[in-house]
Amino acid sequence: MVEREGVHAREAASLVFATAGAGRIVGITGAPGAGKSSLIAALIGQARNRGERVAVLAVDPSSPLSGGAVLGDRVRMQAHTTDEGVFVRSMASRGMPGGLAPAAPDAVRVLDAAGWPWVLVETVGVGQSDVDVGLVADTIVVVVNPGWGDDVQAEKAGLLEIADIVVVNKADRPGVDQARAVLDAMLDLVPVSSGWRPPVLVTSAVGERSGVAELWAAIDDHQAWLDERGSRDARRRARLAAELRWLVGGRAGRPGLRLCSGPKFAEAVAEMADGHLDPRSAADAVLEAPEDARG
Ligand SMILES: Nc1nc2c(ncn2[C@@H]2O[C@H](COP(=O)(O)OP(=O)(O)OP(=O)(O)O)[C@@H](O)[C@H]2O)c(=O)[nH]1
Ligand SMILES: [Mg+2]
Repeated sequence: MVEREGVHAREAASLVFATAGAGRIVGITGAPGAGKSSLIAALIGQARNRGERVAVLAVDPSSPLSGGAVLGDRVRMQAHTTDEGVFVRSMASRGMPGGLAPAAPDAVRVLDAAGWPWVLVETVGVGQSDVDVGLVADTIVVVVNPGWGDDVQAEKAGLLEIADIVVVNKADRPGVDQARAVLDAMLDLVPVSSGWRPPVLVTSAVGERSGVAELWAAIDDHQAWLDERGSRDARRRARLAAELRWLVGGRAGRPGLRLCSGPKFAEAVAEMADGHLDPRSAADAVLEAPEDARG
């Protein structure tokens, strides 16, 4: 429903905004074909074994080239479609840069508010622009493949910067150790100001699966770390600020982004964080603020 635009969608999104917040949101991102959907299917299997319920939002690229992805995802996750503890939904990203659909943050909140304890969000990482998955996820898993280190480009480094966990999937293929070595070397260069150094894991998501339990363990570790350090709220607040910037920029373009540094903006973010103002109403407030309050 939140995918459709209009007044009802907006009301629903607003209601849901006030009730979401208990779910653990995990973003799974990486290049097309890296094995994100296969890994998610494997993760679902593990979660069900330990009695946990999982919802998946797969945000598909809208380019005709990847048009088959929707069907592919459905088929790969098919094993779980009759299980009431699993919910899988695909959503088109409609050509948005960053691989995130406009309604994706709302859709994630719907699943969260509906009581899904885990929400896995699949997005295609196309390089530096993929920071948008950071708008919705507490934990970001970046999926790469063996051979990753063969040509190091800026956009690859950009993807690493948003990673909380890095996975070398397709471990059954040659070049795993080399990929892991390059990843570790690159991650050592990223300053760990937060205190969390992303682990590099190795998985095989199809056939004789391997490393999937370790991946869940790493996700659990990261979630526990967020709770212990109390940075879950700080992250959530930063995400709300980013979402508001995204909405204001989307509605008012570049000039709109100038509104995103004033006191009105900070006030709107604080009200969002307190749950008093949903993102779209916050965007209205920022856009309608009188000139002198914009800072
Ligand atoms: N050999 C091998 N193949 C894998 C592995 N994981 C996934 N694949 C295969 O890689 C292909 C792509 O897998 P997907 O899970 O669809 O990858 P994806 O990242 O979700 O792809 P998009 O959603 O299209 O971006 C499929 O043919 C999978 O069977 C793995 O661990 N080893
Ligand atoms: Mg996929």
